[in-house]
Amino acid sequence: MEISEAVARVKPHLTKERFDHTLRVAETAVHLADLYGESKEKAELAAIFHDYAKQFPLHELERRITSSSLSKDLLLYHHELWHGPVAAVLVEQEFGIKDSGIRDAIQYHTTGRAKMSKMERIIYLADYIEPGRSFPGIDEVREMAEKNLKFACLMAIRNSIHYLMQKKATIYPDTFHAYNDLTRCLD
Ligand code: DGI
Ligand code: FE
Ligand code: FE
Ligand code: FE
Repeated sequence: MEISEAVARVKPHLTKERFDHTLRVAETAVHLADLYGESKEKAELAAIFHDYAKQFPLHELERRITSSSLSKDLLLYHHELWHGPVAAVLVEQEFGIKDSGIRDAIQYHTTGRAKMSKMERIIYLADYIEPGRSFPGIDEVREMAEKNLKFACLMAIRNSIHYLMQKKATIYPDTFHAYNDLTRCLD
């Protein structure tokens, strides 16, 4: 699918703020793909679609999870975790995107997981460091993103776990799997 078509498909489903975030994630993802030798076209497409389902009604996200092969475990966790997996299913069903590299990057963009592909790391990180974001410690992650993709991704995951624990929120197991896997990788 052409980028212009992807943008046109996504735009009606997002508020201006969310759409602008999406475009910044795409720009950041293309930069990282260029830097780390991944397909810029695929990274851009994955980024454009990553938050496609972010503003769908919760009952619709729930229905999509129930009626697909997605893990029903998701329903036991915060509804913020639902939009990536649902978008990964919908881009195939609605737009015919079969590339599993693109779909996995969309699916796991919120939680990460063990053994993340380069494309998954790029989208996870681009979503975290796009220029509109301001999290504590983000500038260190932005600097590291220019030098070491895995380590920058680990820093972002660590910060997210820290933030979720401070909020006393539940944490989806894939987030811990991503943390453990990347930590071991760097040993
Ligand atoms: O969709 P975005 O806002 O661009 O970013 P995202 O998809 O990475 O994250 C969406 C939200 O999900 C964010 O507020 C943090 C939250 N989140 C991420 N991992 C977990 C989580 N919330 C809970 N409760 N548990 C998690 O493991
Ligand atoms: Fe998201
Ligand atoms: Fe994220
Ligand atoms: Fe996002």
